[in-house]
Formats: sequence, C-alpha cells, structure tokens
Amino acid sequence: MSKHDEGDYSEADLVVKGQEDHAAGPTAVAVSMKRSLDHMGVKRTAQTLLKLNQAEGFDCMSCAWPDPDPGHRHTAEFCENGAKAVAEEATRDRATPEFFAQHSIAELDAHTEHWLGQQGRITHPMVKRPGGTHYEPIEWDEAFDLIGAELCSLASPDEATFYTSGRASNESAFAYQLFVRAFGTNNLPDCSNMCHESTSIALQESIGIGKASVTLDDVHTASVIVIAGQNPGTNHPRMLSALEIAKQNGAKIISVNPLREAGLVRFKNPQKPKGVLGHGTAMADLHLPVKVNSDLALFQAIGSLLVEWDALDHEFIDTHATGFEQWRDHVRAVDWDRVVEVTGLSRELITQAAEMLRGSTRTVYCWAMGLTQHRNGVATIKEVVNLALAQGNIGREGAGLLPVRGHSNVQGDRTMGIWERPPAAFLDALQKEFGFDPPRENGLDVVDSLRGMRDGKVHFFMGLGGNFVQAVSDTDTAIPVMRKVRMTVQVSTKLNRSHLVCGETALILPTKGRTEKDIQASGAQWISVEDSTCSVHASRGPLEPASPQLRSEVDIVTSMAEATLGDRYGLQWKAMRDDYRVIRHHIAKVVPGCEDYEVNVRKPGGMIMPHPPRDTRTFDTKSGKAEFVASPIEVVHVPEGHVLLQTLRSHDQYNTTIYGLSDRYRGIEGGRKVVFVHPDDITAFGLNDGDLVDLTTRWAGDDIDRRVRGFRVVSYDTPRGSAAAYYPETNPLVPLDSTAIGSNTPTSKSVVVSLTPATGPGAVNGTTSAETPGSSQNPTGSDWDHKKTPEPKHLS
Ligand SMILES: Nc1nc2c(c(=O)[nH]1)N[C@H]1C(S)=C(S)[C@@H](COP(=O)(O)OP(=O)(O)OC[C@H]3O[C@@H](n4cnc5c(=O)[nH]c(N)nc54)[C@H](O)[C@@H]3O)O[C@H]1N2
Ligand SMILES: Nc1nc2c(c(=O)[nH]1)N[C@H]1C(S)=C(S)[C@@H](COP(=O)(O)OP(=O)(O)OC[C@H]3O[C@@H](n4cnc5c(=O)[nH]c(N)nc54)[C@H](O)[C@@H]3O)O[C@H]1N2
Ligand code: SF4
Ligand SMILES: [Mo]
Repeated sequence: MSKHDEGDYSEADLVVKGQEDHAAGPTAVAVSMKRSLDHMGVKRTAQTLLKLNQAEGFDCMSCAWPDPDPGHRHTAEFCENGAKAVAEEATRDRATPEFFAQHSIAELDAHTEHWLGQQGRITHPMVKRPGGTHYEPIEWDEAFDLIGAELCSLASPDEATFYTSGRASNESAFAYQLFVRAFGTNNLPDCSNMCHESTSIALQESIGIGKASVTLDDVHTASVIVIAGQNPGTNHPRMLSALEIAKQNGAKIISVNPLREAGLVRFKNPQKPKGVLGHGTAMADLHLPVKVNSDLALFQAIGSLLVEWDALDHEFIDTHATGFEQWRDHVRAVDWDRVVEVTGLSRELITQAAEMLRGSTRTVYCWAMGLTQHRNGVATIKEVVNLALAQGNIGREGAGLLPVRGHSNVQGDRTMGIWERPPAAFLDALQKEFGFDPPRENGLDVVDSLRGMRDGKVHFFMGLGGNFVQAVSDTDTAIPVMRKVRMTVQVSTKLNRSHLVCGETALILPTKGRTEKDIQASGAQWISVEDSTCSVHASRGPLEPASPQLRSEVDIVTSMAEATLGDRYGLQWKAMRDDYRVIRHHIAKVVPGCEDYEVNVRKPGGMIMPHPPRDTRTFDTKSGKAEFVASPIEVVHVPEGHVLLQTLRSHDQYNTTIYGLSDRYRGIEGGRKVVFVHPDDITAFGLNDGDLVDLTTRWAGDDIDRRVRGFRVVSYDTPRGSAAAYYPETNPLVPLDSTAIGSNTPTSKSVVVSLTPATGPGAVNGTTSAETPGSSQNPTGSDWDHKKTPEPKHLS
C-alpha cells in the first residue's frame, strides 16, 4: 500500500533482552549511519551531518544541549539521536497530495504514529473542509484567507489558542507572539507547559529567573554533579561528553533515578578511539535508586545533614539569601523514618550522597522530567535550589543549577515571549516598540486550552509545530475535544496524529525545517536559537527544501498575520518576512539582553544571555534576594495493590515521533507496549514476567476508570512500588486535571496504576495483537467505554 508499510508493527515481534551497561560506543555510530543512509542516501548524509552543530552550519533540532566553543568542536559534533533527528527531517520520502488523495483521514488514523511519521515530508498545504473525508491541496493564499476569516469571526480573540512546540526559531517565535498579541490574546500555550514549567516557576520564585545558571565550562570544571530525573544517554547524549571531561578533571557524579540508565553507568565516547574499542568512562560514582516521586524527601534529608554538619556557606546566605532560618528549622525536623520509607533509600546511602556534597564548593545540579512532571514538582525543584543556596553553589565557577531543556529552542521561544503569562515589563516593551497596548490578562496554557476547547469556549486551535493531541495528557479526553474545534491549523514538517484528530476545518501548512535553505525577497536568511545554558547562536540549513511549495515558519506566521490583521497598528509583516533582520531589530528593542542582537548572534559561537544570579549573584525576586523555601514533604499516596507509574522516552523516539522500535539500552526490541516492574511487585500482583496486562487507574479527582491494554510485563531493576512505561502510549492514563501544583504541568511521572491480566483487543493468544492504534478505535491502546471496575479510590 505504501512505501513504508513496515512503519506499522505488531507487538508480537517484541523481544526483551538484558539491560546494557554502557551508552554510545560503536553501536551508536553504526545506528546513526544506517538511519542516515536509509533515509537520506549518501549525498544528503554528507551534506547534513558535516554541517550539524558547526559554527557556520545548522543547530541540531533534537535537544537543547549546548555546543562546545567553536575552537573545540569535532568534525562529527553530534550524537546518535541528533543524527536520527536529522534523518527524519531530511528524508527523501514525501507525503504528496496524491498520497492524501489515496488515503482518507479515517484510514490514515488507523495507522501507528510510527507509520505516519515514515510517510515523509508533507509537500503541499492541505485542507480538510467541513464534512470532508480527505485532505485536499489548497493554495497558500486561500489557506491564509480561511484562517483570517475564521479568526475575525470569533466573538473574542480569547476564543482562539496558539500552541508552540520548541523547535520554532527565535525569529518565528517573536513574530508569532507579536501576531497573537496584536490579534488580542495571551493564549500562547507551549510544550514547556508539559515539560519544564515546574522549573520555570520554581526558579523564578527562588532566584528570580527561570533559566540555568551555568555554562558548559561550569559543567567541565564542577567537582560534584548531581543528575536527578534525567536520562542523558538517550535524551541529551552529548551531555555524556561533557560529563566525561568533568570526570577527567576529577568530578564525582551522583545519579538520582529510579532506573539505572545505561548512560549514567558507563560512556564509550564514539569520538575517541578508546571509546569505541575500550571500556569507556565510568559515570555515576553514586547511584541513588529513589522511588518515583520521592526526590523532595531525599533533598530535604540531604539538607538536614548539611545543616547538621554546618557544611554551609554562611557568607553567601547572609549576603544574598532570605528565608534560611525557616528552612533550616524545617529540615532539622525531618522525619528520617518517613524519608527512608518514602524514598526507599537507606539512611546510609543518603548520608553518603551528603558526604560527597559536604565540602564541595563547585556543585552543579542537573535535572529534567523526572523532577518536573509530578504534583510536587515545583516544591521539589525549590528543594534543589535550597541545597545550592545553602552551600553558595550558584554564581560561581563550576557551580549552579542546570535544568536541562528538552526541545532544541524551547528556552529561546520563552525568551521571545511565547508565554501565556507574560511579564508586565515584556508587554511594556512591546507597547513601546509597536505602539499598541497588548492584552494584559493571563492567557491559557496547554491544560487550560484543552479545558477551554472541552467547555466550548475555544473554537480555534493553531499549532506552530508539535503534535498536541498526542503529547497532551488524557488522550481519550483530548481526542473528542479536538474534533469539536471549528478550525485547527497545524504548521508541520511531517504527518502526525494531530492532523487526523482535527477540527471541522483543518489545515496542514507544510514548513521548512532546520536542515533547509530559506530564501526570501532580500536573499538567504538564517535564524537564531537559544540552548539550555542561555547561549544564543545562528543556524542556516544546507539543503534544498523538500518541496518548492514549502514556506518558512516566519513566512507562514507573517502571512497569517496579514490575512487576519491587515495593516492594524501599522505592523510591517511584509518587511519582517522579506528580511529577518527586521525581526531581529525588533527583538533587540524588546527583549532584555538582546541589544546588538544582529551582530552578537552571528559571532562564531553566538552570545550568552544575561543571567543575574550567574553573572553578579543578584536575585530579582520579590525580596530582592535568593529565597529559601521550606516545603512539607508531600508525596503521592499509593494504596495497596498499586504501583506508581512514570511515563518516559525510549531510545528510539523523539517525543511523539517514533523513530523505531529499539530501546537498546533497556534491552527492548521490536515493540513498545511494555511495563517495567520490580520482580517482587510482579509476584505481588500474582503475575509473571512476560504476562500481558492492562494498566488501570482511577483518580479521585474524577470518577473515570482509565485503562490501556495489552502491555507486556518486564521484570526490571526499578525500586519496589515504582514502574515505568513509554510515553505517549500511556498518556490515556494521565488525568487532564492531575497537574503539578503551581505549574499546571500534567503529572506524567506519577500515575497510580494497578496491573491486571489483559482483556479486550490488546490480548490475543498470550501475545499482543497487531491492533490498529487509530484514534477512532483505540488510539493508544486505551479503553473507550470507561467500564467501572471495583477499585479503591486514591489521589494522584
Ligand atoms: N532522543 C530524544 N531526545 C530528546 C527527547 C526525545 O524524546 N528523544 N525529548 C526532548 C524533550 S522535549 C525533553 S523534555 C527531554 C526529556 O529528557 P528526560 O527528562 O531525560 O526524559 P524522560 O525519558 O522523560 O526521562 C526522565 C528520567 O527521569 C527518571 N525519573 C522518572 N521519575 C522520576 C522520579 O520521580 N525521580 C527521579 N529522580 N527520576 C525519575 C526516569 O527514570 C528517566 O531516567 O529530552 C529531549 N531530548
Ligand atoms: N505522558 C507523557 N506525556 C508527555 C511527556 C512525558 O514525559 N510523558 N513529555 C511532555 C514534553 S516534555 C513535551 S516537550 C511534549 C512534546 O510535545 P510536542 O512538542 O507537541 O510534540 P513533538 O512530538 O515534539 O512534535 C512532533 C511534531 O512536530 C513537527 N515538527 C518537527 N519539526 C518541525 C519543525 O521544524 N517545524 C514545525 N513547524 N514542525 C515540526 C512534526 O510534524 C512532528 O510530528 O510532550 C509532553 N507529553
Ligand atoms: S546532544 Fe542533543 S543537540 Fe547535541 S547532537 Fe545530540 S541530540 Fe543534537
Ligand atoms: Mo519537553
């Protein structure tokens, strides 16, 4: 039927091998090359990979890990998963209008997310008209007119919501937020809301800025590096090279993770002969296998020991911080029995970690989704900050806070104003530059946008990238909600579920990616991006676009703006589109720290954004000082007969884009419907390794029984009571209203579940059927009829 029928797969091919004890090495190189050659062929592989992450090349579109200084880059300055991301985008496969004519939307929707992605780059703007069964081609101008007419017909600008995924460039993000605010709303949800929002909130309140306080050099020169709730071997692979340098400089690494992730055990650096042939570098010196959701208790216990030992930087505390006494008294009173019970760690092991931190004046704390996506995520991150403040480990060399961002430009998008709660100063600057008064009320984030659509208050959805319906929690709520929307507009490179679970009128606007040349009226354009360490630099793609029809994101956004706003407020959309320097000129005027943006960003290696705590130990908080915050130890209650499930990424996916079926480091090949469980929990459930089960959950916030079917139980090295399974297959289990306190981030890393023998379409003859995961039948294997089962209620 199609060039990529193998994109659909049967879980019957699932093979469970042992866990690997190292990351990268020769296999990583082999996999990168095979995927690159399969998708791109020899010429394109050479054209792209040699330009990837080079000063005159393009920025890797995968994660937000920083690049070394230009003088210290390798010819191959990328990792296996960076190469896979490039291969996905620069593939030679195409999803043409003929392809859309051959397959109805319902038919496409019956395929797996993997198959959808394998159909290649979308080549034409496409529309599904009301009542239509297929996407059909549409001219760009008509598409923009449709959008403009729909937006202008809304009773209020707040009836529209404008999502951004973190691949958008600074230039497109700035133009987009300008358009949305000139249109009259702050409804600018983004993937951050599901990702590091807990970080942004916690850091803003504790240190006055929601970004990392370290540079790559600080990682290299740290004496202790704590890595909590992060799997760098898969999600930020080149971080392992930085950790290797740190280790060579004498650093000790503490890993805090329920799982013994291969990249934190040992790293074989593929850029070094020794890494390919030898044993590689041992990574974590101490591994703390915490139970899921217990980091708050762990960090408080460590804090109590540092206080007890007076391992504190009194000068820093006295000069720069506030709230110390309350925090000190709070952690002194920590209940060790509870800490041991909650974390599953012995007092000795926790003490060992505290001993490593005790004398360190150069500690870097890194974290990612393992800390943010919990109900107590904000409090947990403030506890990490407390530890850094207690020892003055911020704003000095080799020390600081490093929330490792996900999408390659998610941080830059925020800097450019993609934020449903923009600071007043940003709006003031917009007003001054453009002469209109932007809306001042907070807008809708991701979860609230979905609620708004559910409740009939939001009728227009636009996604600047991303795959909203599959990324968001509570898939079975999200699907019918998205179908109720009057118009959905997706600016995309490749086909995904959000094109098929769409509004009455649906538009797919195909866009150029990072690998592609962008020529506008004034000539060749480049764009800029910001990484996890506040470094901003230029990116230019080397390839001809996948189709002459493709438009850049800036082009699409500014054209939409023209079709919607005309010449309202005299905004110069055409000038911005013709020459991105015009946008950068505005950025320089509006965004603090971007003075001389055009010049600074173009320098080899780019520029570093200002960060007051890092640069001068000043803290723009309510008190004007860094704030210690004492939080009660609150954890999710897990009743008898249940475990706490975290939903995570395999080694072979990029969020909702499934590259392949090889989670090599965890030993899973050929399928994805697995649940990793401690052997004693398997026994306690009355099950055996290899059994097929349904995962069910009932959340006290509503009365819905949520279920996903037909997952293979894998006996795994995870703490008792903590289980793991892949995202997005398990998103139907995360209730929409179960979110982190303070950040409204879905609690994707703490779902209380029970395991029961498989029922229904997922289970056939002791193996998983090749069920079609189409959203109309069984989107991600979840239950549609919400049958009530007699299970205890609990709060998650
Ligand atoms: N190749 C690839 N790269 C990516 C992505 C991708 O999908 N593929 N996604 C990008 C994006 S958007 C993001 S946000 C990042 C995500 O990067 P990560 O945060 O590394 O991603 P996850 O797979 O969600 O892994 C979370 C880690 O936290 C651990 N964990 C889970 N619960 C807890 C807990 O309660 N406490 C502790 N201490 N640890 C816990 C898990 O075992 C796992 O190791 O990666 C980015 N980079
Ligand atoms: N259960 C659970 N849910 C989660 C998470 C979890 O850990 N567990 N993680 C959350 C996190 S951290 C995040 S960030 C979100 C991710 O949410 P999203 O950012 O919405 O999802 P992605 O899968 O990254 O988006 C992939 C799509 O982006 C489009 N795309 C790719 N490149 C480009 C480009 O250059 N331009 C444009 N315009 N489009 C492009 C392609 O069409 C592709 O299909 O998911 C969240 N959901
Ligand atoms: S570490 Fe991240 S940004 Fe760097 S090459 Fe790998 S995937 Fe790309
Ligand atoms: Mo993310």
